Amino acid sequence: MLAMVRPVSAAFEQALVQDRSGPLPDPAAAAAEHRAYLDALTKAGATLLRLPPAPEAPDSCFVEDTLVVAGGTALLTRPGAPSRRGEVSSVAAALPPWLRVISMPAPATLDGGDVLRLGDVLFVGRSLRTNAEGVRCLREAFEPEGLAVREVEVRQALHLKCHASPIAPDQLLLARGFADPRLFQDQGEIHCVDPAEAYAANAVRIGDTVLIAQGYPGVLDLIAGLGLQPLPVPTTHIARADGSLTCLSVLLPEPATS
Ligand code: CIR
Repeated sequence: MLAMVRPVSAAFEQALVQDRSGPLPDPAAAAAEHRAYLDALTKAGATLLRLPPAPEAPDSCFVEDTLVVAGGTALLTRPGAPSRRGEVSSVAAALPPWLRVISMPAPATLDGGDVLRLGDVLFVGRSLRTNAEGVRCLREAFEPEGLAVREVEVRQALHLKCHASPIAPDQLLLARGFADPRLFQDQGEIHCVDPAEAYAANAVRIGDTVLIAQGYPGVLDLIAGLGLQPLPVPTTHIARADGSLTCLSVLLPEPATS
């Protein structure tokens, strides 16, 4: 498994934030958390595919929003925030040659944080960042891979995956009250997370390890109870810029060897 990542920008304090009343994102503190994240990915067995730093792009560590990969197809997004669109070209340049690469033309917008795969379905959040044209492009790109696309209304969060993430091809962590579990249940088993721990419903599984946000004992117990290894990662400063664990990487399959 390859994990595409990019370091925290020196301009991280200018990262986009929904709630401007909180403390400013701190580049040095976020960079330290990012290093812990990279260590956790490596410990879990991923090989890092490092993008060049993009100091001029405050949100560029959140690579998930620029790319959706499923099967052998990579869809380069057109991020919903105009300030983030310059991040995409360096992602395109770093893609491994075995992927079929598709771009998204204007006026489509879509953030990868809105796309969640469970079973044979790509669930896509209709959020402030992802529009109907973006959903159409997603469908065109991935229906040939045998995947269906289903929309989910997202009102209470930046992205669909803020409070929901797959921890297996057929298992979903979902914060209770965030979305109706019935939307997902024909594609797998739903593990509901207490709303007090909603932030930690965003997790990254690699092998038998699940990276989870540090400080959420309910989610830690839930993951351990499934026979998986929870690996807590600090995210306090990443969260100040509305980031969580999935946003910091895109997982890419390695090519099958014959
Ligand atoms: C943004 O607003 O675009 C960034 N500050 C946070 C992006 C987080 N990405 C994600 O959840 N996929």
